[in-house]
Amino acid sequence: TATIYENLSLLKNLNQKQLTVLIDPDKFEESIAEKFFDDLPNSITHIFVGGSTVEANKTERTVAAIKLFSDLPIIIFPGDYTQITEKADAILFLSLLSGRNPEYLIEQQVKSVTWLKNSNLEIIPTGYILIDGGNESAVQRISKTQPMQQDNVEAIVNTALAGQFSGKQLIYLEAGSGAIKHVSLEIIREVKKALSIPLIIGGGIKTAEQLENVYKAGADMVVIGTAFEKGDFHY
Ligand code: 1GP
Repeated sequence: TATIYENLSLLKNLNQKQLTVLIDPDKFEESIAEKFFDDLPNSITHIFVGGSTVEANKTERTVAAIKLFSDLPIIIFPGDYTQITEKADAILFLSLLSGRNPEYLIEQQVKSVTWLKNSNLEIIPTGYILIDGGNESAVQRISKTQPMQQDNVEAIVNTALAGQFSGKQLIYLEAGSGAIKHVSLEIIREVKKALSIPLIIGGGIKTAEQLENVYKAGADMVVIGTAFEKGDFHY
């Protein structure tokens, strides 16, 4: 059977858009899980699980709880290496390419190997690029790195391409969870034009109209956390 990544690339080539719900284990209530999944749109294709700071073992419990209500692929989107759990299907093996902090460029990755080397998790090398969303994001605070400015389109395109050239299989443009403004349509268009690997967009997307526009600009996958969590995604 095809891997999650193989499916993703295939669907990208068919221009079939993917929609991911991001679940932060620290905010996830097992008692309301059933209603949470009932309320999600049918168009959801993937589940990401992760947060900037998650208490030990909470990720594993959350993945187990999600599996009771959903058969969708579950992908770890880790804030750090302690969030790795074998119960998920895959992991985004992230490098924070927008930042210049070795801890999030290579050190966390080295620390994670003890857990990953004997694991069955599908590992997906991902270039993660933080872009200013109009407020200070958790990624910025925890990683102690600066986001890229939205008017610096060329630098963002070059960073995404540097990721592709160094072998990343995905590029994820992140405005930060709860961003005031999502990644601009211009940035998405320009990065999409340059890349041949799938493009993920997340942070601050709250309405069906924004979602549609972000897809049209070239996102292959969109990640929505806060709006689904609060139950106030606007259709
Ligand atoms: C954050 O891109 C995701 O990593 C989702 O952001 O919570 O703003 O939807 P939101």
